[in-house]
Amino acid sequence: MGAAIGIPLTFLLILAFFITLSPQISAVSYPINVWPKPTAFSWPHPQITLLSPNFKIHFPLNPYLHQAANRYRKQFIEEHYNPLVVPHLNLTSSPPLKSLTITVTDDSAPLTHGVNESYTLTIPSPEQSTTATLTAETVWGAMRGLETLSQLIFGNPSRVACDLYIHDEPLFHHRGVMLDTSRNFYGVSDLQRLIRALSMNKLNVFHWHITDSQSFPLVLPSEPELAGKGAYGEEMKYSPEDVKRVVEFGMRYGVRVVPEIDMPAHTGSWALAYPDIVTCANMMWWPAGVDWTDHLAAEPGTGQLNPLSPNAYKVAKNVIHDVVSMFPDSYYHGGADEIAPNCWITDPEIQAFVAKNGTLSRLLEIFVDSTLRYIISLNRTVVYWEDVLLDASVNVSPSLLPPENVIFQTWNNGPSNTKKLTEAGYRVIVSSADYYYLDCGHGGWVGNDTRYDQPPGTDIGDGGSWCAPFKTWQTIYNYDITYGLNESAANLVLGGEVALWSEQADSTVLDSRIWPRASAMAEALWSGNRDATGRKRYAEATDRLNEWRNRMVTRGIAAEPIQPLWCIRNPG
Ligand code: CP6
Repeated sequence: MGAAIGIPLTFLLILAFFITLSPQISAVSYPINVWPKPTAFSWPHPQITLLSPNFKIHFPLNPYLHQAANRYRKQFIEEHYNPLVVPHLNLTSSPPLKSLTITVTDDSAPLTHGVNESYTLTIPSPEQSTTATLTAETVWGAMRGLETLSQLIFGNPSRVACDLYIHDEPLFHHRGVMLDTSRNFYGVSDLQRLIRALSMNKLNVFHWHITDSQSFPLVLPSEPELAGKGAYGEEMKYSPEDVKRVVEFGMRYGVRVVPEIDMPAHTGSWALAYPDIVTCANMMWWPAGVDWTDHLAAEPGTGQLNPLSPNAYKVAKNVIHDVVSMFPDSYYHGGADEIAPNCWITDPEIQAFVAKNGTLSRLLEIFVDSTLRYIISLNRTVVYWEDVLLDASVNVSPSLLPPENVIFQTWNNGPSNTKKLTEAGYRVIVSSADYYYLDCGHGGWVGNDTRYDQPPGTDIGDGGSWCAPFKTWQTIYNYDITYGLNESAANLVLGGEVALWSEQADSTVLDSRIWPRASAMAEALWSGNRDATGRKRYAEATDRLNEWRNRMVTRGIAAEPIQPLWCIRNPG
């Protein structure tokens, strides 16, 4: 009894001692430099303690958790992160933190959409205990907690925040980055570095836009000619073993890999192997007199699979079959964006079909009905770009797109399309181009573009780049993906993805185009973008993001700066 009262009393005295010595510490508001910010944490008496160089992690038997625990243990001990702003906290004289015990309720839960990622992390005050505890429902939640602990460790010798309690779980289950590997090629090590950075930011989906009109880098056992002819070069291909490495790497980091093979539009590269199944693939620029803005896919030789060609289905189904067998995730992205009507009508057979049967929408329905049924038969949930339902000129009847099998990814018109689709009962992933498109430019316009021959001072828009204005991290951070939705519609928003289209990106700029702007989305979708009073918290987020960007750089992710160093020397 006496001891039970005595310990807290000693504790209070020590606390009073620290507060007196360090007047700049305000016990409740001391910042916790974790990104994304945890949902709930309590650090009433901010303290730091040493981390034992023999730090041990005890964990349940699971191969992925085993690898993660070994990786993090090494990082805890060896990272020695040197913060931009060193915490003004006294080091306790108590013994160092010696171990972490991880407990997982269901250690066989697979990594799927909606898997429980919550965790609770307790780092005791060293007078009480030298063992931290991490409890989670799943190994994936445990990985999130390990990441949080890694961000609470800094300095040489390693110190760790202590007398700290965190309970954390995401607001949205789907938090991803889309990367286009068709316009320019990325090596497997680039993709692995991307996955590693996703995991650091508690993002859990790598949406891999593998193929497009420009190149077909994926080697498929049933259709080897597609990459054989369609890849940019012998070394610019992903073999089935490469895919396996990427998928397995994702598992180790708690990141799902969702493949996209865009069709029926964006298939010009297929024509190198199969010229007979693709329309307009050789159209290097739009014919004179045709307004190029009619063509959503503003690129040379876009190419579209011909829905009237039996061979197009044979090839498409072989592709789908092989991709499904290479990528275990239950989501399969079927593309279906940006049908260019003027591409299809270059084909005489299609012209005859339209003359007899009506519309290009009917043609798209024939294609989608056949391929969608096939993908569903392979036990996959299909993600399509919103266009297939919402495009004003060529679209499919909702009766062919069952909400239990189909999810839409929105990218046009800010929130209104998300509203339309969720109110129609569809699940939605938000990638609004106005907020979440990280790319800049589509390589300019090829051909006779008269916009560049205007008198000085003429407004020629963004000169062929549709990205303007540049999306800053604040723009991304402040975006509310469920804006204007009622509760039941908001519940159908699974989450969001920032997207990097690669017309003007490759491995030389990959990290800096994506980071730290994707980190801004990562926090907004994990714990929100508002403080406890409901106000946007980007001002508080700035210092933390600055620190987090710096830590990412030390971890080998070339994230771009958000501030001059001057701001550290002259805090506001
Ligand atoms: N490629 C594919 C693209 C785009 C889309 N699909 C795109 C369109 C408009 C902008 C940026 C990218 N380059 N296959 C749209 C989903 Cl602004």
